Amino acid sequence: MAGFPKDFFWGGATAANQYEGGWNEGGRGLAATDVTTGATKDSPRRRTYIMPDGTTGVTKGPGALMPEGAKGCVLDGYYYPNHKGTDFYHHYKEDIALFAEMGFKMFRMSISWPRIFPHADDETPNAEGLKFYHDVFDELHKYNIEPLVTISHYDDPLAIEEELGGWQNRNTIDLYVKYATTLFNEYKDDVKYWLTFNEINCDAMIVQFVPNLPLEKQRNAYITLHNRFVASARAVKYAHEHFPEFKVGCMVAGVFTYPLTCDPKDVIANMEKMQDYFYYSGDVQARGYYGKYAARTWNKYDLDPAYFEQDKQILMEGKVDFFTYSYYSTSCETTHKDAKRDGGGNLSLGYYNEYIQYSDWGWGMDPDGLRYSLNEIYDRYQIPVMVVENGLGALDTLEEDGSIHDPYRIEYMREHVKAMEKALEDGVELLAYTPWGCIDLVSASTGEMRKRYGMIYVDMDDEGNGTMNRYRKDSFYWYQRCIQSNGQDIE
Ligand code: BGP
Repeated sequence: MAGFPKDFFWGGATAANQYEGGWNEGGRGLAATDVTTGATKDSPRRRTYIMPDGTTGVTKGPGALMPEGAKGCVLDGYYYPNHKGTDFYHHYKEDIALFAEMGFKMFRMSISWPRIFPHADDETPNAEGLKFYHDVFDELHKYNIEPLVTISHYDDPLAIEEELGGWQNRNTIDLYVKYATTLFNEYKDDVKYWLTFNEINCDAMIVQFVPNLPLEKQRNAYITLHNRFVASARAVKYAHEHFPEFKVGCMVAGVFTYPLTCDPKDVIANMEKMQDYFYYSGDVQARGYYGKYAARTWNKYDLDPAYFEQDKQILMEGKVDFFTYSYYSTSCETTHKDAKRDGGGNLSLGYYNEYIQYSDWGWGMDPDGLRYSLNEIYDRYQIPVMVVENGLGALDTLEEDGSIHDPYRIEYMREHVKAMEKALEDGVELLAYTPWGCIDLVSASTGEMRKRYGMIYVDMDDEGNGTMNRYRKDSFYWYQRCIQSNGQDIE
C-alpha cells in the first residue's frame, strides 16, 4: 500500500458567500448572493429586484431573467441566507481552533471580492476588508494550517453584472486581475496556494440547466467563460513572474459521467459530454489551449472561433501549477430515450445509475468514481491534483446532550478516503483532501441550512434562527482519528 504521503494536506473547505456573513459590515459591497432568497430542494432560489420606477419584484427562479433595467436589491419580507452564512466573520477564532483540534493541515476558504473592492472598480482596496483576512491568516498560521485561497467563489461584486457590463465586457478581466494581484501582493507572506475561480465550468453548464435560455444568453455564457479563462491566465502569469514560490491552481466542478450502456452511441455521447462540461475548462487551464473539440461548441452556438483564438498566447502563458476539482457524485449519459433521469447531482443532470446509492438530495454517491476521476485527470494533465470539495449533504439531529450522530457521513467519507488511497497506489500525485463545508454552512443550490455537510454542527435553521453555537459531530472525532493516523485509522 502506498498510503498517504506524510505531508498530505488533510483539511476542509468553505466559501465566503456561504460561510462568512457580515454582508453589510466592514465596508463590504453587495454580491449577487446577497439579493438571492432562500429556497428548498423543490422550489428554486430567486432574485429580488427594483425597477427604475421604484416598483419591486422577484424572479421565477435563479436562472430566470430579471426584467430589462432591473437591479438586484434587498427587500423586506424575504430571507437572504447568505447575509449571515454561519458567521465566520464573528466566529473565525473559535472555528479555526476547532479545525486545529480536528488536526487540519489545510483550510480552503475564499476571499469575498466585494469585501476588498466593494464596487469592483474602486480605485483602492477596502482597508478593513484586507485587515479581516490578515487576521484570519494569522489565526490559521498560529496552528500551522496552510490556507488554500479561492480568489473568486460565486461572489462577484454585483456592480460587475449590473453596471459594468458583466463578464462579456473585457474590462472585467482587468478588474479581476487588479483584484487578484492586490491579494497576491497583500498576502504574499501568508498564502502560497491559490485557486483562481471556483467551478469555472459552471458558466457553460448554465446553458444546460436553465430551460429555454435565449440563444444570446447561451452565447454569452461561453464568452463569459472564455474571459474568465483569460483573467485566470493573467493572474497565474503575474503570480509566476512576481512570486515564484506561489502555486496557483484551477478548480473545475467534477461532473463525471459514465456511458449508461455499452451501446457505442452512449460511449460517444458520454465522451462529448465530458469534453463539453469538464475537459473544455480543464484543458484550457492545465494544458494552456482549447481542445480541438471546442469547435463543436462554437459551431453549435454560432460563435466566432477568432474570439477564442485571440488570446492563445496568454492562455498558454497562464497554465496552472496544480489541478483541483469538486467531487460529490457521478451521473450517466445515454442516447436511449426511455432511460430514467437521476435526481440531479452536483450540476450534472444526467441518467440514473442502478449500481450506486443516492443521497436525500438525489446526489449519486460513488467513491469508485473518485478513484476513476483522479486517474483520468492525472493521466491527462500530469500535474498534482487536489480534491478540494467532497462530502454528503444530509439532515442531522442535534441531541439533547449536544451530540450529533452522523454515521452516514462517516461512511461516505471513509469510502472516499479509501478511494483516494487506491488512486495514490495507482500513482496519482494527490496533494490534498479538503471536504466541503467542514463546518455547516448555507447550501449554494438551495440556500438551506438543513442540508448539512459539516463535521461541526452550527445551531441555525433555514430561517436563520438559532444560537449559532458550534457542536462536534461524531464525524468530527472520526476525521480527527483519520488525520492523526494519516488515513489509516478510519473504521
Ligand atoms: C459546489 C460549490 C460549493 C458548495 C457545494 C455543495 O458546487 O462549489 O459552493 O455549495 O457545491 O453544493 P450545495 O451547497 O448546493 O449542496
